[in-house]
Amino acid sequence: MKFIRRTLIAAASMALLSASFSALAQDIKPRLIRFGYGLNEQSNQGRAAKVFAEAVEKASGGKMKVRAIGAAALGPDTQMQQALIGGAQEMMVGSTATLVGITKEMALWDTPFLISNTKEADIMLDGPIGDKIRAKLQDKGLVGLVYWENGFRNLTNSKRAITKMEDMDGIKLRVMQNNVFLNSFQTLGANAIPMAFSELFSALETKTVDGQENPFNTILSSKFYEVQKYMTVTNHVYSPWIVLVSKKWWDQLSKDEQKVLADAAKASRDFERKDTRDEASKAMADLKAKGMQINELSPAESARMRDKLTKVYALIGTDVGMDLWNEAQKELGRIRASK
Ligand code: TK8
Repeated sequence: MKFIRRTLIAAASMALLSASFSALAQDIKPRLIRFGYGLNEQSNQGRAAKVFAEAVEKASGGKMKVRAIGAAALGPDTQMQQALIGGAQEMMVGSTATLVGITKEMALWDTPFLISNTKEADIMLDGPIGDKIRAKLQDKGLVGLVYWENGFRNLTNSKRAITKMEDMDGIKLRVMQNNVFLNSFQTLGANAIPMAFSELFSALETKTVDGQENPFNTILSSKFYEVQKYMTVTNHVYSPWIVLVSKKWWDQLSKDEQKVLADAAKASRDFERKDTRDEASKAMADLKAKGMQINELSPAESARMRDKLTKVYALIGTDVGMDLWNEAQKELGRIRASK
């Protein structure tokens, strides 16, 4: 009797032990998050992805692990977006401009000369307008956590210095896969060619295209100065990036896990914007030192270009809806009046 009881107790405690071990094994098996991005590791995007990964790992006590995968190794923006929607990939950061096929309201950010400084950018993106646009992603299978700064875009090419609009005539210019960008540069007289960012360097190198437009930081980190002689400071549009999560996957997370990601995303945003602005303020000198010939547009030419580009405003209003368009204009007016 004694023997049987003892064996029973032993068996029961063994069972208990193994149950708690497998619970433990589940506990310590970290959630793996594949976080894809398009630029290389030594870029503002790469540095901020690392900050995000570290913040997630620390806040989750190692239970969540981010594998940041750059240089479009998981595919260009549009391909990663689909992988997120389908649940085959957990996270990414990419341009809002390549998202317009999924959420048309994103096209607001493509409006030439909409945002004129970083203060306006931060309030527009982190305030009610940015939130409203971000929320639209939910129905499409995506969760938008925060906006990062890509930056004010400038023009480069290998043909000639652009000092006036007419200099753009016939320049084969790569643009993002986005109608507003396509129309904007067609309107300015360029031969605009939509293309994924991941194909851009070699397209410039082989002269499949003559030029492109991106912020200083990217021209530097992607080494476009090796294949582009001329840069024109146009600041024609402020481009955001957006940190995205697969909604399919997000919905399986606990509230605590969701909070870890949301908090880490905010920390990465703050780091990224500061890092990007610091780098951008020095990048022009760096690009000159690398041999680029840089010119600024005269105020008169800049105004002409701006004037011409207002043509595309009507198109954007129709795309994003006049309510959102008007709301955005009102918010900008408010920011400008508040100083
Ligand atoms: C990087 C792109 C890039 C964007 C572009 O994946 O495509 O020109 O400016 O930053 O998102």
